[in-house]
Amino acid sequence: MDVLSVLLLLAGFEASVATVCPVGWHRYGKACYFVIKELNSWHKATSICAASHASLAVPNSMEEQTFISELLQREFYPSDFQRGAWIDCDDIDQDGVWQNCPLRGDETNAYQNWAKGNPSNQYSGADCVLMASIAGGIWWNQRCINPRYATCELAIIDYDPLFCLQIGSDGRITSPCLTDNHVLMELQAQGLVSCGKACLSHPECSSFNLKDHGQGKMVCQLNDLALQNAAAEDVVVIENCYGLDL
Ligand SMILES: [Ca+2]
Ligand SMILES: [Ca+2]
Repeated sequence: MDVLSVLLLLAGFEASVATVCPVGWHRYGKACYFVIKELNSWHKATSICAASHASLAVPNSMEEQTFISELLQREFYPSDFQRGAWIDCDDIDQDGVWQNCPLRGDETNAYQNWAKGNPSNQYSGADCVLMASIAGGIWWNQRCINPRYATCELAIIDYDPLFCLQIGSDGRITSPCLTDNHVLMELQAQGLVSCGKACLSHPECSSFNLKDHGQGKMVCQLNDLALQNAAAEDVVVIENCYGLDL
């Protein structure tokens, strides 16, 4: 048995590797989607998705638009669903420069689904984009503070399916790490497997933290305690830190 399969077994990874979407998330193409079933401002919805290492969903094709619309309606059809859902599209940084959703006339191959007269700069603060629940999910720009539903989108290539992703009771991905008090050793890491190997080869290592600082910079911390045995004060949720028990 090679180290990889040992890791999989020890991590209690029950799903097959092909089933890469976490429980409660829905696969479409190369991404997983999660419906936030409560009303939030655009910023709050964005931060909820970011906490699961995801982004607000943005439809990049008519097919994806249809998928997201149907998912919202199938998963969740509240009586006030006409409020629609935020998408990852805004001109917060610079009025008229829309992020992730090209303007009509730009990039002719890029998908867009603006409602007639949108985007509009008529109302100040209407810097965030909503996908309607009707009319083919057309897009409107609205004030970012409006309470709306939302869907998160997680590109499958953005995370390693070997991670034993921890799912909170609300279905969102959490990634608790042990605090620095339990670190036996800190190493530079290439990724999950090399960090896991380092932990396996250390006699006192029970779990490890993989801190991803982006651009290939990863830190691997070997811990003297298993996450499953950790008290609440030993565990922290830090952005881009993944904890995994051996
Ligand atoms: Ca998308
Ligand atoms: Ca604007």
